Amino acid sequence: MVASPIRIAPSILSADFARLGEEVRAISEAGADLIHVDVMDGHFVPNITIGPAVVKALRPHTTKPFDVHLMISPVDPFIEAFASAGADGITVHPEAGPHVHRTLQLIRSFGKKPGVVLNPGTPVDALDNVIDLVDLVLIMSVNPGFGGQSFISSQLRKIEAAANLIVRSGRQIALEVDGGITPVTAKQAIDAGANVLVAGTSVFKGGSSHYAANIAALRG
Ligand code: S6P
Ligand code: MG
Repeated sequence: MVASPIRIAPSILSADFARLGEEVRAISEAGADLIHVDVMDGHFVPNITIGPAVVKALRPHTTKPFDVHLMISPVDPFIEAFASAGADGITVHPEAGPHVHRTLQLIRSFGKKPGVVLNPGTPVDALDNVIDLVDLVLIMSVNPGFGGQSFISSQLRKIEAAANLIVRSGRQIALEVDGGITPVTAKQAIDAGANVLVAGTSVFKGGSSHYAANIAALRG
């Protein structure tokens, strides 16, 4: 297999929310490959962030793809709104609704890239019956809800297992990791098979003059 390039997806959860448009422009110019948008509802996860109106408002600020991570339940009623707002990829948790297969089909029906995301406690087997539907598998290396948490090393085995499953599928599927990514854990995740790294704290630390170096440091 040809090694795929590493892509960095800064999570705007760690940006200055009072200047979100400016922040999205800054990380785009600093080398971000994707813009990771964390959507939380205070129900599926214990925090509340942003909705489709903010995604729509940010869309003109960059040409980079929007990688929208939905941590909401129910999720199906909001897929169309995020698709219309300018999401490029939409990633959902199997626990967010009774029919994850249908949810992934719904995302595809809007011409968007479907992704499935596994929490630290969710087994890799959850991928078995949806792998043919997705363009992205996201492995959470923290329990979702807050930025700034520590990488859970036991998830490295899950990244390896997901990477093997993706190879066996014969399809082009990105393997993304989210939570506690630093230059050290980035290397561990890449060695385990990840090729997209989400990072909030480690990208936004130090302010905009540091973004390019922070992003470069994660590429290994
Ligand atoms: C973690 C959150 C993740 C985010 C996060 C990563 O609770 O739900 O989905 O992408 O912002 O942040 P950090 O600070 O761990 O890089
Ligand atoms: Mg996320």
